[in-house]
Amino acid sequence: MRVALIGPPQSGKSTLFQAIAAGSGSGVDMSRPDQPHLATVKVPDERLTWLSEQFNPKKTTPAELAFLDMPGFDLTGDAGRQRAKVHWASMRQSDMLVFVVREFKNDAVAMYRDRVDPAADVEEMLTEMIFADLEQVTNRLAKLEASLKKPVGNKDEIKREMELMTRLVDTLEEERPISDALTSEIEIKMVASFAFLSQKPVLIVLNCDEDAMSADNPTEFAGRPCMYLSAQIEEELAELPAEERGEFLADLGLESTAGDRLIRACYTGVDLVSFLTSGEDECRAWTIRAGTTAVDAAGEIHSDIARGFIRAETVAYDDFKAGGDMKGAKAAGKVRLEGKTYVVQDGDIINYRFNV
Ligand SMILES: Nc1nc2c(ncn2[C@@H]2O[C@H](COP(=O)(O)OP(=O)(O)O)[C@@H](O)[C@H]2O)c(=O)[nH]1
Ligand SMILES: [Mg+2]
Repeated sequence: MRVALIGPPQSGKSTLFQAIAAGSGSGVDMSRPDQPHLATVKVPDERLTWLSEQFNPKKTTPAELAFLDMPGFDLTGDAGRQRAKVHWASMRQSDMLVFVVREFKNDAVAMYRDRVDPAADVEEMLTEMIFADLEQVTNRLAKLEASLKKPVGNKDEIKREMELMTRLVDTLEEERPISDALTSEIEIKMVASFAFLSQKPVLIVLNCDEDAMSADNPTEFAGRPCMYLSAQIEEELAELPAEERGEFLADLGLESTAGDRLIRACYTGVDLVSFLTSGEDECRAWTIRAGTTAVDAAGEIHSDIARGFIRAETVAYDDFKAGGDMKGAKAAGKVRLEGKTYVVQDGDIINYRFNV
């Protein structure tokens, strides 16, 4: 799963990216600001931390998420817009977009369009993505029209797709995202291969000054989920040794860094959940899409476990913690024996019984 950080130049994308990459212990070569940078980060999970404290395993393995730091989009002229186009493919291959927009005031940092206006920056990016999708849809429609005139091909199928594409054009021309136009699972499947930009989940990061951050910051901006943070503070935090970071945060009355909360928010934003396995050798968080069944989740660990699946001995994290351990949870009647089709829930601790 991959998340792309996008936004105008100088909005703080690379600062934030480096902070979350460093916090996760992966160094990245940042010498080419005109190129995307990729880093894999560990998804913070207090449940895994707790489990690991109980089992004291040889190894603790958190879930991971890839972040892509995109070059800034300067949409003030044709040259910049052409350059931005080059990067659309990377964005299409991402599962989620994080718009990093500037709210911090600092005269030393050049201002995009000579203003600090996050609402306008968000609007501009959304509009550009809608244009990008419109171009794709228009091209597709032209191809479909041409193939309708040819003697070969299933005409009904072509007409059905043309109907949908025409509706998408109408929606996009009203400057509304593709996601507004899709009315069924079938339609969502029909357009999946286009990987439209305006269909992707978006999280807005308002990169603000320290004194603009508060517990009352809204969680929505321009109708989208948002987070207020300071990329600069995140960077300073990431440079501290882990022990001091905890102290610094405690002084601020916080439990985790904004970067950690951002990673977590993206993880759930792309509809991922974790289940956990525990033992003396390893405690581990496994990534699955929400809605995955117990047998498919088993396949994430090893194909043998899926093949020889007998039962998934399952307990919810909170019940496990309340019981103190598996024995306690069992005594409290909280441990279930689930079958293949059970839909795994976020935070399930699973012990697979299998036979190969
Ligand atoms: N005051 C302040 N400056 C920041 C903040 N985030 C980034 N900057 C500065 O803004 C400039 C551009 O940051 P950078 O992360 O490279 O932006 P990018 O072009 O979006 O990747 C750098 O000089 C940063 O030090 C912030 O939260 N507060
Ligand atoms: Mg950058």
